[in-house]
Amino acid sequence: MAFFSKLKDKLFKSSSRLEEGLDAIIEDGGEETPTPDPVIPEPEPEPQPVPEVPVPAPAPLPVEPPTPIPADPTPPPPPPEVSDSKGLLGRLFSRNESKSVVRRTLDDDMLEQLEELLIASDMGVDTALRVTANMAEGRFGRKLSTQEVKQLLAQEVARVMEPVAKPMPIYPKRPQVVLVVGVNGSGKTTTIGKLASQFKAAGKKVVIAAGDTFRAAAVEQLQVWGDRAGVPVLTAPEGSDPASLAFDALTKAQNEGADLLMIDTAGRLQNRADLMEELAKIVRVIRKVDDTAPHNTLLVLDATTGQNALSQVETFRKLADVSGLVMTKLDGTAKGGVLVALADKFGLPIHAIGVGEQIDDLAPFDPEEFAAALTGLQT
Ligand SMILES: Nc1nc2c(ncn2[C@@H]2O[C@H](COP(=O)(O)OP(=O)(O)OP(=O)(O)O)[C@@H](O)[C@H]2O)c(=O)[nH]1
Ligand SMILES: [Mg+2]
Repeated sequence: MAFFSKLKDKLFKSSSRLEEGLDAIIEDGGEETPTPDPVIPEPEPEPQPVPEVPVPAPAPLPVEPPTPIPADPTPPPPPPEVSDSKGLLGRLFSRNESKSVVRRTLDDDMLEQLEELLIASDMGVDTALRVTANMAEGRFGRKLSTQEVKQLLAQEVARVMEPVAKPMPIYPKRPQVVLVVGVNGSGKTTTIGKLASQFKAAGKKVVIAAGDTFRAAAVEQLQVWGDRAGVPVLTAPEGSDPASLAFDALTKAQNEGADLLMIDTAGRLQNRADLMEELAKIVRVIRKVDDTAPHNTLLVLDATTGQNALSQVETFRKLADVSGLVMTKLDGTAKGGVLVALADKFGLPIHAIGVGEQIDDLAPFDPEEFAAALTGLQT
């Protein structure tokens, strides 16, 4: 579908850094398939824990047997471009690659470089270590091409993400109250507009409450989204108490038989105790109308903030019972790796991802597609 290719294109932009990094790691210390000479990989770069003892090249890894077998006894029909010397194993691995391929032996150095790359792409230290350890399991000493490394990485990333890829649950309870929280500018209002439009299209009766009474422009912005989505927006005067608006909105939504009430809130920095208290008050007050509300508390995170997203989750979880995440601005950021860290660390459901500013730029979270896009894996 057009939408998915658009999504993929957008996500691919974000992958370039990781993808280039993987290419560089294989290039660095890798060897072309047709290597005729017994090159001992990296004689000089051994900054390992081993002290620089005069012992020249002890080469503790005797994993260099393909070279002493330069003669290929069986001239197979389709090895024209590559002059060979790789041995059977090498040819097996590269059987579906037409050109000569650079491969690198998976060793400690390479693992360390992979770890560094994953950390640099915001995956976080713990997650990066776990992912690389899983990639290496049972593969130590094997020669891997970039494509194979991307596949392995994508597989591990998808495995971490699989359990958290869940759409926002819809309960029989009506109206279902969806409270949307997050720091300033993370994309709350935009996400509400997009979600409202999707739920409306799915036949739900949706009402939006403009709980950001902090800024006058916030109400107008939400009204624009409400118009686009064809959903009514309940407002209150600038500076009024958002908790009382939320109370009124829920009462009204109940009376009108709405399926969903989405409550926008003002952006709040984690370190502003007063704003955080205001959020807690909104929750207390809506519970006076319905003690099971809010049924979903969505934390909207901006992917471009990278590692900071982790502390936002920690803070908001303490104040509000965050039930799921929406990650916005995954288009055009190189920091998508933070989603992997979030999934690994908190296990909170990721309901959707924002990939642009338009009303249809909100996609369900698909772990495999995300993993492929993040690693640059061409599928
Ligand atoms: N590229 C891109 N931009 C986005 C996305 N989501 C939101 N934005 C933009 O991010 C900016 C902030 O979005 P808002 O929805 O106003 O964010 P907010 O969390 O409501 O902001 P405050 O109410 O000020 O806290 C706007 O310019 C949006 O168009 C997205 O997925 N991709
Ligand atoms: Mg807003």
